[in-house]
Amino acid sequence: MAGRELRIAGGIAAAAVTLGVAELVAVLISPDSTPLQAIGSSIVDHTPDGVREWVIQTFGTNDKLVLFISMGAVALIAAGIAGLVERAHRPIGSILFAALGLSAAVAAVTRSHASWTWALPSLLGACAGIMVLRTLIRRITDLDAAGESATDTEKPAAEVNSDTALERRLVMRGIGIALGAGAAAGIVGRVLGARRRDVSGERAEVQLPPPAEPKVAVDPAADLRIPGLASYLTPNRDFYRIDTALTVPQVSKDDWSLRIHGMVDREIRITYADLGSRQAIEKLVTLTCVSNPVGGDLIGNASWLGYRLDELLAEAGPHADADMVLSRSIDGFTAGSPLAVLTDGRDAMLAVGMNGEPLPTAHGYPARLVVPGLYGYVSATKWVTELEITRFDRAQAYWTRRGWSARGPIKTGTRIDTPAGGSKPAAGKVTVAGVAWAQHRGIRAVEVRIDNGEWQPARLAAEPSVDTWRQWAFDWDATPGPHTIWARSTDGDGVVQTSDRVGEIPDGATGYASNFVRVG
Ligand SMILES: Nc1nc2c(c(=O)[nH]1)N[C@H]1C(S)=C(S)[C@@H](COP(=O)(O)O)O[C@H]1N2
Ligand SMILES: [Mo]
Repeated sequence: MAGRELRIAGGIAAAAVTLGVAELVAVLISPDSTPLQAIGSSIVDHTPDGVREWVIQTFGTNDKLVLFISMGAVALIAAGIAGLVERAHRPIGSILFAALGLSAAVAAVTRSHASWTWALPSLLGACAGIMVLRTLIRRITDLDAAGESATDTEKPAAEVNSDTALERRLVMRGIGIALGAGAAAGIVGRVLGARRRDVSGERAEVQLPPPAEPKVAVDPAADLRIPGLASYLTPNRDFYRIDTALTVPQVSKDDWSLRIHGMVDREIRITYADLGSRQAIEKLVTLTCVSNPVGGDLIGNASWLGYRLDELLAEAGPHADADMVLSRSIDGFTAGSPLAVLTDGRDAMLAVGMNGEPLPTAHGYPARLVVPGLYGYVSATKWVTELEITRFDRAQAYWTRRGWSARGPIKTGTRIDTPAGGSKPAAGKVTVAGVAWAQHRGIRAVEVRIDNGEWQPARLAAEPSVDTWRQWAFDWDATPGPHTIWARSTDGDGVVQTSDRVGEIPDGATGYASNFVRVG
């Protein structure tokens, strides 16, 4: 390895030490306080909408992995450059380390749920990295100097070469040790941190309360059981996941509480144990993400077990001039829901169970909100800890500040699940099937059109609740050749969904569903 490569490797080894030490320190503080988490979260919070949509559309729910890989690549390059430019008397690389460490520290302490201690992982990590960088670069500089002076020395050439070769090996070993120590610290920090906070053990022990009668019993006629068609209930493991959290928050039910405050007669705080004395309800609700494109799968249906929000809110006594409930999660995400929607009698709830299990941690354990008829970004706060009663003209929620509409009622939508777009079904009888949704209004009709033909009615599965999606199917006598299958729905109010194709921003995509197929 020549001097240049050694310097680059030295920079990378110093960065490994920085990140490793930061992980170890973060064990005592929060997994969100490490430099990569802090900077990653701040990137997530500040990404322009266009870029964010492109990332979600391109990488789907792998968006977080893509973010971490990109940050890792940038860190690697920055570390290499820092090593390359660092000099014993001109510590530019160290200054770069300090600047990055400081930025990460600022990113960490400015997280909404952070305290000043969140700066420590980045700062201590950067200090450790700078010490390693200085030491390695000093030795590499000595090595370079020895190499240069070797030409005008009195020693025999062979002896000089073996001296520098030995020193070179020692430097390389130093780099190797720093890399290994950094990686080991990082892994140990991650494992200890995860073990310290993991709530999967207590979650498995949670006894869900019995729901009020009548219990949810899904009508078998709701599920047409057609191959390729999404099942009426979405299993928890297949349920889409969307949130801004880079690591799934681990919130113990024993530490959790829900504070209801703001424009209320009396502020209240409810603990998990308090919930035990209340009557639970179980309801079928289809959640939908506003970022779901036409034909997309950011939608899922589950039975949710929880506590009526109208009852909880009534206990606090919202003021007459309040019109918004700003829900806040443990990690600072916020959603603004119309108070009127949460109290109009629909089954808006503080959910603790999903499809008969305690909420999965990724879906908000120990408690989240579920509101029929509203997109997730304005209602479905996971790991919810606070409901602030306020007004739309006083408060803005997470996505509203980023250009999305303050109000997000779910728009009527239709999806064709089978035959899949781009597939090649055989000519003859082809079953076209999909799902349609207009939560809280229900689905009255679905129609299918082949190419430019007539709209024809599809068969509808049973509709156990107007708050869920509804399956539909259509028997198509398919003729060979290319065809476009279209589908559209009419909601329970008799309104046909719009054919206008609009994108997801600012309040949800619209347009008929269409799948292009080549019949063989
Ligand atoms: N704490 C928190 N809750 C959140 C979000 C989030 O980013 N953080 N995203 C919301 C959005 S945009 C959607 S669509 C739903 C998705 O819920 P799911 O991941 O359980 O499917 O959660 C909502 N609740
Ligand atoms: Mo969403």
